[in-house]
Amino acid sequence: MKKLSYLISAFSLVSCATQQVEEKPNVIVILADDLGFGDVSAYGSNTIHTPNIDSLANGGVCFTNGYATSATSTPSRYALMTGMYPWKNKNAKILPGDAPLIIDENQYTLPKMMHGRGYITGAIGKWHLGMGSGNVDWNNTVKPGAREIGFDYSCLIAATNDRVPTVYVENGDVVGRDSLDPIEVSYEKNFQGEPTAISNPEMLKMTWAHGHNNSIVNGIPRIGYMKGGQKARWKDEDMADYFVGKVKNFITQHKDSAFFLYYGLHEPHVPRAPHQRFVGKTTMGPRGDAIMEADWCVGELLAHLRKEGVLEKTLIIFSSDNGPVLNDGYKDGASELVGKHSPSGGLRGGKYSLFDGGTHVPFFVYWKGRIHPMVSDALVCQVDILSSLAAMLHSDLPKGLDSQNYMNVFLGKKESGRKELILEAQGRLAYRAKDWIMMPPYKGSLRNLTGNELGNLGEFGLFNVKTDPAQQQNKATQYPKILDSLKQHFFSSVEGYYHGEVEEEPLK
Ligand code: NG6
Ligand code: CA
Repeated sequence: MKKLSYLISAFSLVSCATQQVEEKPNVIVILADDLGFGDVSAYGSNTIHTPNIDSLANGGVCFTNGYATSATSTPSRYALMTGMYPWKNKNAKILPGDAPLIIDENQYTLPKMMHGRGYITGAIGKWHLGMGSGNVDWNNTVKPGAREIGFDYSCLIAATNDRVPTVYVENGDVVGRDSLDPIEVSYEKNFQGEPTAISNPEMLKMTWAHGHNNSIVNGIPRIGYMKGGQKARWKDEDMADYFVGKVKNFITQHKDSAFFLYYGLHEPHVPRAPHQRFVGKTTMGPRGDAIMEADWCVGELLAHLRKEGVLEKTLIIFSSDNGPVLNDGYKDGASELVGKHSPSGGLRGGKYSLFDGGTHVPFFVYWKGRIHPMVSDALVCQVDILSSLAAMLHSDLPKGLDSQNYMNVFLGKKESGRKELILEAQGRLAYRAKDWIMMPPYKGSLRNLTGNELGNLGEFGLFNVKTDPAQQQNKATQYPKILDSLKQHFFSSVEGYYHGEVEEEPLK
C-alpha cells in the first residue's frame, strides 16, 4: 500500500512537472511598426507576399479582429507593457528621442511578471517608451530604462528610426560611444556647425516631405538635432541584420531556460531604408521592400528557433503597434507606387486615425504543435497579453489593470473575446462593443499631413464594422438606442479622461 501511494505520488510529481514544462513556453512578442491589416498576405491580399509572417498566421490563430490600443506607437507599446489603457497616462503620446521613461519604476509590467515566473527577459529593437529621467547624458549609462521595468537584457533604439539619437543602446549604454566624440541631443535647437536638411540639402539621399528636416545621419534627415557619436551612429540599411543578430544571440544564450523576448521591428516605419538585398523586391518602392525585410526578419527568427530546437517550446505573438501610413514625412514614393495595394486592407483611416485603420492590425498567435491552426473573429487586444500570459503562468496580478485574461482565446480554445474595447488616437477615444464602434463628435481637421483620415466626424459616429468594415455608413441616427447604450458605457468607463475637445498634436 505504502509502495503504491509512493508510486502514485511519484507519478503525480512527474505529470505535474511535465505539465509545468508544457505550460511554461518561451514567449516572443514581435511588434512591427506601422504595419497595416492589409500589409500581410495572410489576410488575403495578393498585392504583397509575406510568407514568413503568413506562416505564423496559417500555423496558428489568425485573428481578424485584433487590435492595438492606440493609433500611434508610444501609447500602444505602453499598453502592451503595462496592461493599462494608455489614455490614463498623460505622458503616453509620441515621444521625442530624449524623453524620460514614462513607465514608473514601481509600476507592474509584462516583463516583471514574466521575470517573476522565472523567465529571462529581453527587449530588442524599437523602444519608444522613454529612457532616463530627463536631460539624458548619452555618454554614460542611461537609466532608468528597460532594466528598471523588468528586462534583464535590452538592445534598443530609444525612440523611432526617424528620431535622434540615431544610436543603439545596449543595456543602457550607447554602443560604440566614444568619450572623445561625445553625443549631444536637442529637440530645441541645432548645434553650431552641424549640417541639417535645410542648410545642407546636397548631403541628402532621401528628401523630407514634412518635418524631418533637422540633423542628417547616413544621408537621411531626422527629427531632432544631434552632435558627436560619429562611430556610434547606425546605418539604417543594416538595422534589420543588427537586431536579427541580437535576437539570435539572445535565443541561443537562453535556450535552456525559459525566456521572454519583446522584438520591436522597425519596419515599415519611416525612413524606409531596407538593406540592398530587399531593394526592388516589390513594385511598391521602399515601403514594400521594407515589409519584405520585416518578413525576412521573422523568417530568420523562426529558422533560428528551429535550429536551436526550441520552436515547439515557443509561443509567438505577432502584431503591429498601429495602422499603416504612406507619406509619413519623407518623399520615398510610398503613395505614388502603392498601386492596387491597400495597406489598411480596406479599413478606413490608418495611423493616427480613430477610424478602424488606426488600431485594427495584424494579430497572430503561434505555438507549433500546441495551437490548431484557425481563423478567429474574436475581439482581441494587445493590452490583454499581460493578464493572459499571467493566467497561463499562474501569476497573481495587482488589482486595477485594464488587461484581461483571454488566454484561451489566444490559444484558439475559445472563440469569444472581449466584449468591449476603448481605442485611442492622439488623445481622442472611441468605443467598440461587439460589432459596433461609437465615435464621439470630435471636431478638427479631417486629415493630417499624411493624408490619413483622422476620424473627426463632428457628430456622433456609429458603425457596424462586421457589415461595414470600411465604416462608410454612419448608423447613429438610424439606431439611437444602440448609440445611447454605447455612449453610456463609454462615458462611464472614461469618466475623468474624456475631454470633448482635444487639442490637435501637430505633426512637426
Ligand atoms: C510623427 C512623425 C512621423 C512619425 C510619428 C511617430 C513628423 C512630421 N511626423 O510626429 O514621421 O515619426 O511621429 O510614429 O515628424 S510612431 O509610429 O512611432 O508613433
Ligand atoms: Ca508605429
